[in-house]
Amino acid sequence: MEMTLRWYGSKHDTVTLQQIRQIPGVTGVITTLYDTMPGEVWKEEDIRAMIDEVEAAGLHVAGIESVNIHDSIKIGDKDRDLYIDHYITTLERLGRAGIHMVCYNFMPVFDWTRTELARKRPDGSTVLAYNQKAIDAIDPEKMFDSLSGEMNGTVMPGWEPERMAKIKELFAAYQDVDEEKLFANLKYFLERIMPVCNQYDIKMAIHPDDPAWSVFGLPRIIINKENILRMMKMVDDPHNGVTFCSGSYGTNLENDLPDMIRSLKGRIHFAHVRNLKFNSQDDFEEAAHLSKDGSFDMYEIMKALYEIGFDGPIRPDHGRMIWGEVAMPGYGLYDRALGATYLNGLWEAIEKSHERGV
Ligand code: DNO
Repeated sequence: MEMTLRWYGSKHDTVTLQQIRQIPGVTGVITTLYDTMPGEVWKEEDIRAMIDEVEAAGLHVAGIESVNIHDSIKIGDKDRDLYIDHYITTLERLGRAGIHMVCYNFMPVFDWTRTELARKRPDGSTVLAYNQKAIDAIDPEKMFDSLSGEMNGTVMPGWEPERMAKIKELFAAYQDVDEEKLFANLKYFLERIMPVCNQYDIKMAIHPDDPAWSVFGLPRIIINKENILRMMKMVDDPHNGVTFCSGSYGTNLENDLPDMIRSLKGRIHFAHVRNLKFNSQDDFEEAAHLSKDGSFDMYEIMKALYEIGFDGPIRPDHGRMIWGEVAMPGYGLYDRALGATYLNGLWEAIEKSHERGV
């Protein structure tokens, strides 16, 4: 595996490439062209400039998170072929530029969903949190307004104001899209892009829906072992793969994370590893990465990745806000650096004990 950090580009991120370079064991970044909207074709010169900037800092672009999918493709409306053509052109350009892993998601309307971006913990740190009762009480159209005050002046992925302004129309457009239709639209998309993925060896890595169930009545399909295996079989090509995000699949306590990892051998192209602390069945917060701080056994998660021979990029996921840092919620430097170091430590220990046959 290769340890990486997500980076939003010098225009948007409070964390610099120079700082990332100094985290022991981090050799790559996962980034995107943050100013492009879903459906836009990425310009070759923008891709080049992004790669050059990262390489000038002594790092490399280990993959893209995300090339976002236009709503027409998820809805399956009359414009989908046009937007799939755009997507294919972007993939070709990325492939020619030497990029071989692309993360994306297939969530209708909202990307990941949290109800608090700065819940205070007893140690004074703040974390992202989710409470189902709060979701049940909120009007989805007000969701953006309720969170935007906590974004520290940043624009969080999936919550761009341009999209949120059209929320009513978006909900209406998804009216007839149920789970089966969403699966069918995903299959259609994958079948069309697989030839170019094969040609340029681009590993597509679908990010799970977060939380792993339907919110606001919108269908969500990438939520558990059964559905993700269905998706892998539906388009049975090694380039059709997964971002294994422990924090997203882990929102549903019935998901056995190490078992899911083992069942996806050869199809995990990217890993997001973080912990969650459940306060009750319907309330969780994003704890520190350490097993002891949350509800997951991080050693078992890393061991399962090791045992299936996972060799793609991995990144610590959302960190807590600590030591007075002001940054995009979940994406500060300090706690993610601690997370990377902890995960590297687990990996080293697993590697060495396996060599010794322990
Ligand atoms: C949240 C992230 C998601 C993820 C996308 C992938 O911080 O894990 O926004 O990047 O869902 O397309």
